[in-house]
Amino acid sequence: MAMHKKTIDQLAEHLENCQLHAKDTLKITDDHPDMDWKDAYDIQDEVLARKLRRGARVVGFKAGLTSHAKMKQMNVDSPVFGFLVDEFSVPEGGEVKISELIHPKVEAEICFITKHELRGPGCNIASVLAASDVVLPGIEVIDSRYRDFKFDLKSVVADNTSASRFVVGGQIADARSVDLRTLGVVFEINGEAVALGAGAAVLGHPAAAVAMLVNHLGERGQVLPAGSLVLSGGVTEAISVKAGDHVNLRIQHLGSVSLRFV
Ligand code: 0L1
Ligand code: MG
Repeated sequence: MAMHKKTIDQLAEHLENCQLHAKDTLKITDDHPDMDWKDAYDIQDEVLARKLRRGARVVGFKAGLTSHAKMKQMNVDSPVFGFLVDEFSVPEGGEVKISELIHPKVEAEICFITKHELRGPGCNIASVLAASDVVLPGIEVIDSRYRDFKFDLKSVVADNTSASRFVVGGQIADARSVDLRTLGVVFEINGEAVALGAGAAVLGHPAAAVAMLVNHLGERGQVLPAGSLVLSGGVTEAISVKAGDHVNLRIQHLGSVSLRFV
C-alpha cells in the first residue's frame, strides 16, 4: 500500500515523540496492517527529516539484525537499516541516562568509517573494503519504542530500527589490515563476560552488512557518503541493561570501548 503523505507524517511524529519522551507504543501495523516496506522506510525518512529540520546532523548509518544470534533472538529472517544522528552519539567512556530510554539493550558491533562514496546496486564485500578507511569497535544502545519488544519488521524499520545511542572508540585499524571474519569479540557487563563471538557472525563478513546497506540505499536513490560511520550489526545477541551497569566491548586488534548507564 502506498500510504498517504499525511499518514506517514503522523506516524513519524508519533514514533519520534515516543523516542524523545521515552514512551512506549503498540506496533504501528496494528492500525495499518497493509503498510509495506516502502511505507516503512518513508516513515523512517520522515523521522530523519524532522530531526534535520531541528538542526541534527547525520553522522552515519546502521545495519541491524545481521547476525544469526540476533535474528534468532528476535525471530526474524532479514536485516534492516537505519540512520545515526549526532544526538545519538555518546563519548567514549560516557554516561547514558536510563531515564531517557524505555528498555535499553546493548549490542557489540564492528564499525566502519568510509573514505570514498559507495553506491548500489552491485556493491559487495570487496567494494566496501576498497572504499573503507578504518574499522573500530562500537556499542549500540537499541531501545525499541514498541511495548515489550512486540513488533514486526516493518514497524521496526519505521521506528529507525530501534536506534537510540551509540559509542565508538578503541584502537582504529586499517579496514584491509585485519581479517574481520576472525576477530574475537568479548562483551562485558560489570567486568563479567556476558557474550562472546567473532566477526563472521555478521553475515559471514561484517563488510557484507555494509554492502547490503549500500544496495538498500541504492534502491532508494541514495548513496553512502564518504566519511560515513556504519554500525554493521550486533555480533552477539542484544543484552538488557539497567542503571549502574558498566558495559565494555573488547575486539581483538581493535582495543576496547565502554559506556555506563546511570
Ligand atoms: O540494531 C539492531 O540490531 C536493530 C534491532 C531492531 C530490533 C530490536 O529492537 O531488537
Ligand atoms: Mg545494532
